[in-house]
Amino acid sequence: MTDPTQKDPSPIVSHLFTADPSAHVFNGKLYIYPSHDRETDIQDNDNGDQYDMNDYHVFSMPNVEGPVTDHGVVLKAEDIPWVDKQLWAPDAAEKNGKFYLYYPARDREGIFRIGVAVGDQPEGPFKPDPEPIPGSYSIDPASFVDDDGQAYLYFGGIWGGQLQCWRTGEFKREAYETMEASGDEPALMPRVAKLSDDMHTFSSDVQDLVINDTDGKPIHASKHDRRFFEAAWMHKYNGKYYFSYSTGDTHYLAYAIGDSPLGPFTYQDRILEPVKGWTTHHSIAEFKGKWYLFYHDTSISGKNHLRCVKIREIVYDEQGKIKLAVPQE
Ligand code: FUB
Repeated sequence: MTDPTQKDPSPIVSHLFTADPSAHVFNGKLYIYPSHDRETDIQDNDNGDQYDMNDYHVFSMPNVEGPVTDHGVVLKAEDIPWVDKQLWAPDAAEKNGKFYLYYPARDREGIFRIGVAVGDQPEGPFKPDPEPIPGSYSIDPASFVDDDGQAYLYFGGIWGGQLQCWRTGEFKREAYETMEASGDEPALMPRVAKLSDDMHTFSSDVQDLVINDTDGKPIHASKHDRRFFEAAWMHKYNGKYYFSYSTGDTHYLAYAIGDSPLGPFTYQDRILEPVKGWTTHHSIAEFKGKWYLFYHDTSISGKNHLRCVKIREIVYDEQGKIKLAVPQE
């Protein structure tokens, strides 16, 4: 059992390591689609090689306190023809009675792409398409189906996630070390594309999701505690679109608000201060009339690449600003 109103709730899963939780309510139950962290001898590095995951589990909960059901392995790297390694942070969506799992992985050239797999029920299993989504790249896909039925895919991550290699629109491997934006130039922005009706391809060009600072101009690259790094997430509250993300090497979860799912967005504030461990990655969902933040830390293992998922309640103030129900210490 876990209590999301505690300052430091217990991990919801402790029999294996889980991270990057994407939460959705399907058929009245809470489903969590996390990365499945595993032991490796690979030393921590900025490329993220130590995150060497090779399958996904799905978890469900009838209530936010539990119990948690582990539905077992729902997709594995060896069953996906285009994947070489590193099944990183996934997300799921439902449309027209089918369930879609979106996931990033390195292809056989070492380039991160995004794949889609389809299932008949939220707990899978999921059958992967034989090729990645054409035109997809980088990591951390987050799907969002708007009230009008249009679905979107948000994605991107810097450093090991290779977003900096795509600044020109084409993959430049040699840009890995050099193409990160800097100084007063606009920060690298997350990417968004519309999904086709069948959810298997993009139906629009991939575009930047612009996050403006409070001065109305795109956040500068030098503003490391505000700019996008990875972990895109979209949710809707009171008719407004909330885009939340990790600031990466400064370890905050931050959010921005916009009037359209395609942006532009305006930076608001932080949701969560740094947790134990290097990465921070989350999702936000409403369940049974309350709102929750799903995130991870390394409190069980003390190792950056062996993480555990936690849940905390969030609330909105009268201006629609997000607060933790119980403030962090
Ligand atoms: O889990 C691997 C990577 O670590 C994710 O893709 C990032 O968001 C970070 O959490």
